[in-house]
Amino acid sequence: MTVASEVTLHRPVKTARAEGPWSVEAVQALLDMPFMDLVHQAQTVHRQHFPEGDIELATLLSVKTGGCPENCGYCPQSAEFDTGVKAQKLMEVDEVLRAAKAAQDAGATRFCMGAAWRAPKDRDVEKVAALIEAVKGLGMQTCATLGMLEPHQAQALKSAGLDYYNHNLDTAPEYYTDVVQTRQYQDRLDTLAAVRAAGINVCCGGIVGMGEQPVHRAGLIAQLANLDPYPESVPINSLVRVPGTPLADSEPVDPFEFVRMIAVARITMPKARVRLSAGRQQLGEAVQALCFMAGANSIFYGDKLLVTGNPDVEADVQLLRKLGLQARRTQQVEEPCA
Ligand code: SAM
Ligand code: DTB
Ligand code: SF4
Repeated sequence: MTVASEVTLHRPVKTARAEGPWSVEAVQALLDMPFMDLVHQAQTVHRQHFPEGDIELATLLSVKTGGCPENCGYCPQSAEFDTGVKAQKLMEVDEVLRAAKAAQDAGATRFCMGAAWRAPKDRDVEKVAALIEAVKGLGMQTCATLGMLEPHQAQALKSAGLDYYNHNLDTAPEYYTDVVQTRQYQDRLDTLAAVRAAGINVCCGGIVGMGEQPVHRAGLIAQLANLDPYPESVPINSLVRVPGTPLADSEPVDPFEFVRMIAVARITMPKARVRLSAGRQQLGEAVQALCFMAGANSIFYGDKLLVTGNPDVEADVQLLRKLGLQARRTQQVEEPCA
């Protein structure tokens, strides 16, 4: 390649939504930028909106595990797949409180409770409300991911003190039915609207590495960035390939493609907490460092995700130290994104 043709690659690319929604093409153009330019642009946007080196530590706990009636092709907790996950009923308040306290002592500021439900019943919401009140009482930020919600259920969770609700769009609408057949993309959007209307902050992202095409990755980011307002938290997961799930044999995603997704999430949703989420065990330290360069400023922290592994706490503490990053100290909830 000649120097002249290399130079032409460094074309200016749209850095912010000029007017109207993000098109899939505009997101795709960002994803296709020369790698160094993209990471540089993402880091520039990042520094305009967040203090340097601040990383949020969020700890996950599966408060109700397995036996889920949905068939999400990535998920080890679906009752349809033989993954060896043992179903467990909803945990008691004192047990959850002990786990939250331990997470707080280890430095986490956000505690996220996950339940393997398609949609909770009203009596489940009441029980989870008690868990939220208890964790909130520690002074931690609370997050829950319980499946689809009705508006009155979202309001009940808000009244209990819920700060964030996690509900992922997972992929582009066009690819969704390849991954999940037991519910529709619109169901996900309806729950997000109920969460937003109840005044709960939205945590919504997706998964890379499920056999999707590049256009589907662009489509996912466009969907997220066009939510009005866009989510306060955006978890970008790399598929954890669990034996027994339909997606267990998916082609692993190129690590640089994963970094690109983080960078484009940062550029299109400048004020969001972009979380480098599931799949960190496979990424290694150098790729994680690139993700932080590209604008990730949150991780799941703790030896376990929901049912699968995560880097050891000690390894994460070392990694942050080596990179000169600091755990976010304040438990205060950030301002909603404009
Ligand atoms: N049942 C609720 C639901 O589906 O909304 C909440 C729990 S569910 C496990 C939360 C999210 O975890 C999913 O939407 C998906 O994005 C992510 N997830 C599940 N299994 C995963 C895997 N194997 N690898 C990466 N992310 C995964
Ligand atoms: C999210 O985006 N990732 C988390 C959380 N939200 C609930 C879940 C990751 C699950 C990884 C596989 C498992 O351990 O079940
Ligand atoms: Fe159930 Fe959630 Fe897993 Fe889907 S992702 S199977 S809804 S626990």
